Amino acid sequence: MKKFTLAFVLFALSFAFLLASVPLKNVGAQGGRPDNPGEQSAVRADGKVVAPDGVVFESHKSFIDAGRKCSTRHADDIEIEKVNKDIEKNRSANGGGQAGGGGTSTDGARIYANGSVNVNVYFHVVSTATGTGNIPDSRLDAQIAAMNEHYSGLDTPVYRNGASNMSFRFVRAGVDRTVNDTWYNAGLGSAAEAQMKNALRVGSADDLNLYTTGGGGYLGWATFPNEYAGNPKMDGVIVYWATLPGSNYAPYNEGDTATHEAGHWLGLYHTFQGGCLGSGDGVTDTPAERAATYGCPSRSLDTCKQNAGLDPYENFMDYTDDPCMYKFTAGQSDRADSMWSTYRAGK
Ligand SMILES: [Ca+2]
Ligand SMILES: [Ca+2]
Ligand SMILES: [Ca+2]
Ligand SMILES: [Zn+2]
Repeated sequence: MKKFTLAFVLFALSFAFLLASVPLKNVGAQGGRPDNPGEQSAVRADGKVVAPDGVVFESHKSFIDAGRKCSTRHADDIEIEKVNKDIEKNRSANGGGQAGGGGTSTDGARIYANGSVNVNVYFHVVSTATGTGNIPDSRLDAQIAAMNEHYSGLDTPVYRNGASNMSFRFVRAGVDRTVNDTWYNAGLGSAAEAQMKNALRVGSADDLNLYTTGGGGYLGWATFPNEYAGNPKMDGVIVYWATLPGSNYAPYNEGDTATHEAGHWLGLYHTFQGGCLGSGDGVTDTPAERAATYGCPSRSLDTCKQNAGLDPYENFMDYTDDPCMYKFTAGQSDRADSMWSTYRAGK
């Protein structure tokens, strides 16, 4: 009898616990923190945007304004000046060469032929104990295919004019898989990020380590080439797993996030770097723009009237939706080549 009472109490307790936990989950979902945002569209029917960590933003604009698209560190003027000097020094050491892409010294010059630099990509797939983020190899291959299309200037057929055929192509060189909730949730600069990268990073300065995780609440982030020498283990790109092709996380599920972050990894800044002032992104043929553009503008914008040119929101280094960003410019191609030659090639 006693045994039965104990069993009954335990049963009742666990039932009560279940009852208590079920409504919590429902409230969470209704309150806008779905367990797995990557399984659904990022932009919901009501216009709200759900970040990778489940935080709900009232609008597309507020998601972008909160910086959730990319948490890559912002390079300041001192760092940019130092980088430009390194590029210049590297160029003289290699026998000079004309500045390309529109003429300023900061663009550097095109060094390599179209598609002639093959970059080994080492994927590190980090998932949770419940399986979130454990994406199949087919999506990794789809990501490589998307990047190669983007870097060839062939993203969106109707817009192919003017998109640069870059020097870089990407090759899947390795895949490892780790189940670790702490690493899955690692944010920029966190102890978890350092632990994960120290444990998983492979290769040298010219190898791309691409981690797919929860993105720390962001779509992704990257390190710059000039950081490699001082901190080689931290070098690489992290993206939210649902930004790879094959998820439902529209409009950020066509692989443009990894293309954008690899752009940083190759040494490109945001097209809105510095706003309307100064040298901006250090690339002449990307007109200055005041701030990041979001969504998919239906008309041309000119937020820096005093600077020639319209806002380059179709550029991979802006913050627009995947279907609306489709190009790198010749100047970006030049700069990426210079950065590669200065900081990564054979290093
Ligand atoms: Ca520019
Ligand atoms: Ca302008
Ligand atoms: Ca695109
Ligand atoms: Zn970025």
